[in-house]
Amino acid sequence: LSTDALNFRSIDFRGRRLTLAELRAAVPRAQHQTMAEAEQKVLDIISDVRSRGFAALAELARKFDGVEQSHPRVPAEALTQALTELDPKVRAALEESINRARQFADQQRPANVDVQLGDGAVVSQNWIPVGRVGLYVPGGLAPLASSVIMNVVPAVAAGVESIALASPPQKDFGGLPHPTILAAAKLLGIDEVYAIGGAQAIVSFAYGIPGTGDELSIEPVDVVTGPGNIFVATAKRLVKGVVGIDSEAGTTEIAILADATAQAPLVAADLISQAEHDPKAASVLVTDSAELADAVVLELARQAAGTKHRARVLEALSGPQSGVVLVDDLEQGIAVCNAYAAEHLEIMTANAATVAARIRNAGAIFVGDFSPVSLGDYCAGSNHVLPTSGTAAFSSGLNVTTFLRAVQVINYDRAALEQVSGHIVSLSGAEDLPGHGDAVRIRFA
Ligand code: HSO
Ligand code: ZN
Repeated sequence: LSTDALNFRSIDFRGRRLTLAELRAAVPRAQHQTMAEAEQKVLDIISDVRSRGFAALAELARKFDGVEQSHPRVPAEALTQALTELDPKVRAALEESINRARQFADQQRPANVDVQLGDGAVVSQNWIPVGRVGLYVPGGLAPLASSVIMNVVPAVAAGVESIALASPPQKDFGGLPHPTILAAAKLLGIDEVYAIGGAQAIVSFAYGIPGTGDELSIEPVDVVTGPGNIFVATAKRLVKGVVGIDSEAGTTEIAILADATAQAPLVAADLISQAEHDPKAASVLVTDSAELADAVVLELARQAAGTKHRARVLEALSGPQSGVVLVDDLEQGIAVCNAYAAEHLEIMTANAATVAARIRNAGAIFVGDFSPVSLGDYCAGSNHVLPTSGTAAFSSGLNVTTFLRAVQVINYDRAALEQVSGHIVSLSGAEDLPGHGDAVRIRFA
């Protein structure tokens, strides 16, 4: 048994009283340097795609995906063929995943409200879907067919009319996205699909790409969603404001809050399951049991040695973004988890549901030994497109409201306006904006 290739670092918070800000600064995180480099690269892609359109996309497809591309639009026949050739077992799994995701999404739409604030004074809040969305499905290190479901199902449940999807071109599949991704799109009735990868997909959706001659254009969207690596997450952050985004769903993270009752093999397996995504993925264990921490490190080494993607798993587990945080007790453990604000947080403690109820910051919370992140990734009914790098402190995972706006409607009649007209005039005077008051007064002159 060798732990040589594994350098799962340990951070000891025991006996230290740390403030929230101190905890935030001390939890394992990707290095700032890495983020700054990604930002510079994405800025270059934004300006290139905006100025040269499809020509830039073709060049980026050659450079990053190793494919020659004349136009990124996936032909309708390719979608049909992918579904025809889909392995029936995978089809059944996708269908079950869709079925559960739909049941959950259909219950998420918030109710509109009409509130009567006086005779003839009504304000309402109506949830209205955006018109067009661009959904991103990763395909670089792994073809995430399940992400098609996670993006499309809530958009459809929200009532979005125009849905486009992008996923990286694959050298092994004639420059099209992975066939399972195409099959999943077809299964969900999506026919506007592009073979565009990474940051360039996000940029193409945000700004649109004009067609020349009889070349099809890509129409700009209102909202871009989907998970991705650091470049996809950075691109979403940089186009936010031009379009809406779900959250910065970047390089995946798992944190596990565990006590001495947790089973080390399960903890290790779950940490590895997310490390498998990316050499920069984060796997963090927070525990008050030094014995469990030791057992997990041994298990990590043992299980990692036998896993298919061991190189990137070991790189992810050994990076500065991963490690074990030792705490005095569950109380401090909860504080650490809230400071870290993990994309996925598993609770493997005694009374897991009670502990889970005390978590404020997490993209999604997985309670107990039988709710691993893999369940949420594929088949729980919940969404796996979740905020990363601490952004769970202020943003939510993908859900139906990601595609809705709350539009308030104001409908007062003459008497109702007259009743508050004096207040409007007073406030307009106080703000030195007398035109506001005049706009009311003129109605009663
Ligand atoms: N864990 C990823 C989603 C995923 N895993 C898709 C497998 N397929 C981010 O939540
Ligand atoms: Zn996953």
